[in-house]
Amino acid sequence: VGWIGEDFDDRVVKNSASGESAEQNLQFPPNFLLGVATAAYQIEGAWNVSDKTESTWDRFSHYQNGAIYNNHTGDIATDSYNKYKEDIAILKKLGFKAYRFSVSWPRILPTGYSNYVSKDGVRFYHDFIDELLANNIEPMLTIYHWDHPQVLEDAGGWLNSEMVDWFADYARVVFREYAPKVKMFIPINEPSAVCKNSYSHGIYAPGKTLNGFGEYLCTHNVIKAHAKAYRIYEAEFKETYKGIIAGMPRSHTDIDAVENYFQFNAGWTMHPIYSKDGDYPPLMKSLVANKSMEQGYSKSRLPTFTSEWVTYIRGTSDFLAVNHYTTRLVTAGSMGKVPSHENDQGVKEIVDTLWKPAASTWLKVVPEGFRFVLRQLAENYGNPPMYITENGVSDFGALNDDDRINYYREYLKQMLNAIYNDGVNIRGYILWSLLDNFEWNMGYHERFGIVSVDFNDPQRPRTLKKSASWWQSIIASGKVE
Ligand code: LGS
Repeated sequence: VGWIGEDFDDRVVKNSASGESAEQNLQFPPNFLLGVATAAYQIEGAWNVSDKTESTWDRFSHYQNGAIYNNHTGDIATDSYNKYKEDIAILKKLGFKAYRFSVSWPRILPTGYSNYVSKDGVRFYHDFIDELLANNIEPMLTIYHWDHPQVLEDAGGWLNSEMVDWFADYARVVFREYAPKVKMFIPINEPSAVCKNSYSHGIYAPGKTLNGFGEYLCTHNVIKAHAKAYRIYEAEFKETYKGIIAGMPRSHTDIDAVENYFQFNAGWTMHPIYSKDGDYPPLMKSLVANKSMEQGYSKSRLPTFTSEWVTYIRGTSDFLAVNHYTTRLVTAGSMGKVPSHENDQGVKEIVDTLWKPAASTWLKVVPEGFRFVLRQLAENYGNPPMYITENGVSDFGALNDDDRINYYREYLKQMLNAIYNDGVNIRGYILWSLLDNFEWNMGYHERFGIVSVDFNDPQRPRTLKKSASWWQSIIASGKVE
């Protein structure tokens, strides 16, 4: 049974502690952290300055083979490598208190490995972080937001288990440099999402399509890499610097009464870290194993963790980072027969034509889904401290972006419901995104910013959208209006 109609009403609205009331509390809780997010490849540009080497996204965008909308590249992007002070001044003016950004692996380690650290690369992020701190803005640093060095991809990338140690060495360099200044780290952005899109769907760099294998192998290595980064921080930096590390930030898709779907989305990377037994969700293990046998393989396409790894991975999180955009309606069924994670999970996606669309075809506006999934996460994983680390909506660049304002207003109300009525432990909310930027395979076509950037002008001038002013007023008043 899918998550539809009355079923949804029952579970989400009527069952809530105090229900939907006329006087919903619209205030942000005390000390609630409000901020914005970006990612290195999507905004920095300066792809070949100093000793920086090619990332997988530099290579992928330079193929110019139509894999990216209009063959756009991130070569200049929003030019934030040069304009970051202006970006931070905007943040400050709007009143945001946190900036989630990522650092570029090939900018810091041009050879891919930690035997050579770029002085210029490291200095750039010091300057960036110093500027944030000088403006009283909390840095939240994502170590890997999808742009790894091409040299490492040439050695197999996330399909090679050596990548686990290459990432761990890189993370140690990042901690050594920035742990004295940064208190919140996110090792890896949306692990299963990047693995699906990079190694199974082939729509993200490096564009591989090893359906039914690539996404599992990549996620397996990414989970181990995450755990290593956590353990390194725990052993070498935590006592001195007292920072916190996120568990896996999750992908956007999942809300549903069908257990399979939840386990294949959240469970895949959360169960190993948050459940008391660790390891992949039992349901996922059996579903992939069954499908693999049906398809004539002698064993499951899902790799196995040794018991040492299960123990090592379990508990590697101080807070849960949640990226959420939309909701899927699914029912029991099957998407097809060939090896792929979609076919393994045993559900079918249905389109609800009443759900309001956005510029991105995958994004429907379903605010109630946000509260539902927050509660589902809290219930399944012991209500850990959470930060919303991405939430936002796309259009095609309107300055009067009323649809975006409506999206934020409704999603924020649902988040506050989750906090006040369901007791979900949410400490902050980071929107996606400060700027219109390079939206991966969609190039500059789909826009998520509260600040517009003119990509036809080499100076990349910024203009505040109506949603930016809306945010400024709700931050000033401390409540959603
Ligand atoms: O820009 C990204 C935002 C926008 O939409 C950000 O870098 C990511 O962390 C995050 O994943 N973001 C995002 N997610 C939705 C991606 C949906 C892809 C659907 C592909 C369907 C075939």
